Amino acid sequence: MNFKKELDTKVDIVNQYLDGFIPQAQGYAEVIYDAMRYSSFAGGKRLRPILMLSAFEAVGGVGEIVYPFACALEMIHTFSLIHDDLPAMDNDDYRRGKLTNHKVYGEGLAILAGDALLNLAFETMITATKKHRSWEAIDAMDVIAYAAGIKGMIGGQVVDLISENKIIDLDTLHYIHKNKTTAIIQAALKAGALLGKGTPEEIEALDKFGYCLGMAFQIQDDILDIISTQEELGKPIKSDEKNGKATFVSLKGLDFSKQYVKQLSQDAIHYMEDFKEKGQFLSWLSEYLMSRTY
Ligand code: GRG
Repeated sequence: MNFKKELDTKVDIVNQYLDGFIPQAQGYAEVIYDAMRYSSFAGGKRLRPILMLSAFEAVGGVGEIVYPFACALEMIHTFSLIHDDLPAMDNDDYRRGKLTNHKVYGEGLAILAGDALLNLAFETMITATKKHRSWEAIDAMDVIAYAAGIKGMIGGQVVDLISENKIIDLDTLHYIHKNKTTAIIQAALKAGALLGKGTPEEIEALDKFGYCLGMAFQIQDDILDIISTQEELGKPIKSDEKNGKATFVSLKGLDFSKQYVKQLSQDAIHYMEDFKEKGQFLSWLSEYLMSRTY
């Protein structure tokens, strides 16, 4: 398998479906559609939808139901980025190499564009669930709603926010990383496995793979914030320091962090062993992400 080609094909498929699910500007409120589409098509890596498609394939899933769910994940992710960039949160001017949503549309519309994407995500999943009359889809929605909520991404963001300019310990940082970033990545894999009607063992293995990959991804993000460049990352570097945020690098050092990312990535690959060749793409993706530079 040519993994890079496979990755590019998956990105194209996600982009095509996403284009169909996020309506074009229309009616009196047309500017909100523009704002939603602006951030949705600003050049994201589409990691979470790709993880979901890959988990679905790893358990032998067939059919179309995975696409609306994969796009819903990207909508939730984009909502979180738009809100995270607001002056009330990280106050960032650039994201994905472009001006942030509030810099183009103003704060009010950026808040509403984020809200609208979150709502559209659930509308998209519910429409697909009704169409396919699928219990697995209800389970997948449950997993996604939980991961995006107070026991997941929002909970992590809350602790991230209230910890700014404070000295925090490793347990608190682990809580932030586990919930703010890892929860949605983990949900992408678990929900993909559920939609593909995986066995309980397969679903558990992909859930664990998601935990390791999500943690590795966030710690790599901490590393890149120190060692990368704005051109490469598409957003300012050293933003964690600027915002008074503790990171894995600030608590444990650069060398230890790099080693830990490697360890987590190897652990993730270990969970894919029983999937044999069906797990190869996810194993490759885990290695690819470990060496990512943006
Ligand atoms: C505002 C409710 C709320 C939550 C915000 C995800 C998040 C929580 C904040 C984003 C800030 C951040 C840097 C989180 C770390 C996770 C991360 C590396 C996000 C960026 O994800 P990528 O690299 O982005 O997949 P692209 O642009 O490629 O989609």
